Amino acid sequence: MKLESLKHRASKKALIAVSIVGMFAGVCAIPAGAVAAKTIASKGLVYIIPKDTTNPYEVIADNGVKAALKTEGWRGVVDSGTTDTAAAQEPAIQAAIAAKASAIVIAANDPKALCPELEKARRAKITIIGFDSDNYCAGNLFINQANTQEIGASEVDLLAGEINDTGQIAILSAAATATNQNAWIGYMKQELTKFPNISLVATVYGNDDPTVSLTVLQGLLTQYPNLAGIISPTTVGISTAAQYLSTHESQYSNLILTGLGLPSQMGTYTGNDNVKAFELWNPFDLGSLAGWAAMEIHSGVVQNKVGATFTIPAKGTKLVEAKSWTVTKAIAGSGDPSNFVTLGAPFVFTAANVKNFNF
Ligand code: RAM
Repeated sequence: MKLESLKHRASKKALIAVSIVGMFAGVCAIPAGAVAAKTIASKGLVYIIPKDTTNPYEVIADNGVKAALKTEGWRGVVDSGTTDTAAAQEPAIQAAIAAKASAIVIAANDPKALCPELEKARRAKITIIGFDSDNYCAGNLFINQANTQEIGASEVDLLAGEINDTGQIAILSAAATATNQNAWIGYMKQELTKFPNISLVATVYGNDDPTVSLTVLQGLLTQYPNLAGIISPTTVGISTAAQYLSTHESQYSNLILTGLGLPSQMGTYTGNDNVKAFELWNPFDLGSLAGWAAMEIHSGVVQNKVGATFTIPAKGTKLVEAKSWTVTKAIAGSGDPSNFVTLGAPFVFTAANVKNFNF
């Protein structure tokens, strides 16, 4: 089903609900507690606050939010800094409050540092939707790209299979405070306990900045010349590393790189000595789901309560087949207090399929 048809479907649904209520109203009282189905408000403004405005992954996700909003006549404004820090995101939250936005869709650079500002927004009746990287602030609903544990564990499993379960490995991450990176790394460490012959020797942080990522990668390669593998759970880190290794292939022909990458950035390298497989989901779909959540929650169509269900169409590529999403708790013991909606499962890209995807 096309996104465009949703508005009509929603309006039709509301009409049916209204007519049913009307029919009953004529002959009997409306049952106590019965509420007419709500529809998405006819307009609204959403501040989309990515980790930064330059990361190509975030740009695709932001475009997904905007596309969903446009379908319903809502407006999206992208506002953030150019470095991955909480401080760089605060002015955008303040701008959302000043603009009397309906909702904020935010990828947090820090789980807790943004809570004072987000709390001000929440008190101003702004709906808070986290996506990509969660915030641990009151009232938030996090649109998760995939099961957090599965992302971390599957990256370790992918790499282990490629290095015969043996050798030194390192992690090339993004910002040291990023909620998503740290949650995935936590589950990587847990999964690594199944592989006694693999040792994690270092985790380095490239801040989702290509220049910093390259510098810390080079430091890593100098310090650990016998590295068997690198996991980079960031599209900026993995693409920087893939590019560098491809220009030093003879020196690092035994080093395997995996992690989370955009197929459009990784296609050239996939199938060479270093890159055999990596994972991701469709960031546009993630943004789209976040956009729908922002509109539906703000309009009272769905509530941010465990068990509530969003029925919106899957779109973009065929990576996600789901047609409805249910609000759950975060994984027990994860320390994340937010309610979650999870987009789908991570998808594995290889030389056989990577060219089929254009994001
Ligand atoms: C980078 C960012 C983002 C993460 C992706 C996989 O672009 O760190 O937060 O989800 O990689």
